[in-house]
Amino acid sequence: MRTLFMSSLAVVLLLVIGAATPAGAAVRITELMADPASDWDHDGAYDYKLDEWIEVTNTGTAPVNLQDYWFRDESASEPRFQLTGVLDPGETAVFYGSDAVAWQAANGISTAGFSLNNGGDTLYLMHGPAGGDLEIIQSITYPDHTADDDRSYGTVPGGSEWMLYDGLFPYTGTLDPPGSGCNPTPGEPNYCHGLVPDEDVSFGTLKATFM
Ligand SMILES: [Ca+2]
Ligand SMILES: [Ca+2]
Ligand SMILES: [Ca+2]
Repeated sequence: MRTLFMSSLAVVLLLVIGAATPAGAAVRITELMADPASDWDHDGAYDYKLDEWIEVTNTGTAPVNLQDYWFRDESASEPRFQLTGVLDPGETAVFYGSDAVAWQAANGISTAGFSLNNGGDTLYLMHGPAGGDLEIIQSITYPDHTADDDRSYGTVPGGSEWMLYDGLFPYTGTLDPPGSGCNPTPGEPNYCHGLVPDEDVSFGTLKATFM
């Protein structure tokens, strides 16, 4: 009986410990701009580093405080940015290279920004407390042709697969993912505008057209 009680207790403890992470599992990177050619952060000037951006979305059902979430790229051993703010379910937020530089300066580390390589890179979303162990909860490897002059790489509208948003600099090559004609959508849910002006296009239509 005692053994049964102890094993039941262990199960309960495991459930309680496990329950600490599902909220974390709801935050996802949904779009990124590795090679900006415009003033995306609206500071009045273009900068290859400051105008990079990364978008995250709360895909879960509860609000999430982003303070335990971090970005890191392949070449870094330490995080390049600690996210801030609270995201409601379904809400997106965008962070710019200038946000990363400000955070890096405040924390006395090299102001490299996100350092998203224009020839392709891997971006990690990490979760954990400041000063504690950080767990990689998502990794995005983007190919060279998705990181070129205002092209963004993001999830398909309403889905989890990734596609190219190249409406501002069309990609006509044959590499995967192909061009879509859709414009980047920093800070708002991914959808396709540009292909058909002012009209949302479903992933099924995109797939039939481009894939
Ligand atoms: Ca700028
Ligand atoms: Ca870059
Ligand atoms: Ca977006």
